[in-house]
Amino acid sequence: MERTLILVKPDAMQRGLAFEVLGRLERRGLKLAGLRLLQVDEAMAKRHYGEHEGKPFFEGLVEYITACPIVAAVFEGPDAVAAARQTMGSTKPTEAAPGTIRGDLGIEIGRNLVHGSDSAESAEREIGIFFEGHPVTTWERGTDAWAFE
Ligand code: DAT
Ligand code: MG
Repeated sequence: MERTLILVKPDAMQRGLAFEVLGRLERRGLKLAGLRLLQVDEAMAKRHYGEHEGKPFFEGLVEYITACPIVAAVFEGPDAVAAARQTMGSTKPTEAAPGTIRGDLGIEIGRNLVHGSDSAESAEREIGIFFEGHPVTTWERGTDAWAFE
């Protein structure tokens, strides 16, 4: 089963949208496998967003993601990475389709509410960053056969 790492970013935390974001992914059929409330520090932010180091928005991105506690979640399911990103919508909220988290709840790219891994490999790397020393559990859901064929 594929896994993906989801972060409820500080804007969603401040706006009281943590469970709105997580609930949309859960209702999609994805299965929760790990959950943490944590404060991201600068080192963790730079490790997570390393691919963007040197870009003009990098410093702002680090400041944003470290601004207050966030929720980190692991969801699993068939095609979990693609399913989560589809439910999140495009990076730029004004280009995200209505019905998506970013399309319904966001306006600015630097306040786009949620992070989702961009590949199965990124997911495993990011789960390593955010769940180091913390349990990630695979469990049998009674409804699995009705969500996953
Ligand atoms: P995504 O979060 O959809 O995977 P990404 O990995 O390309 O997008 O970028 C990570 C985050 O960085 C993104 O959620 C918001 C910010 N970002 C990306 N491009 C940006 C830009 N051109 N200006 C400002 N912020 C940007
Ligand atoms: Mg990305």
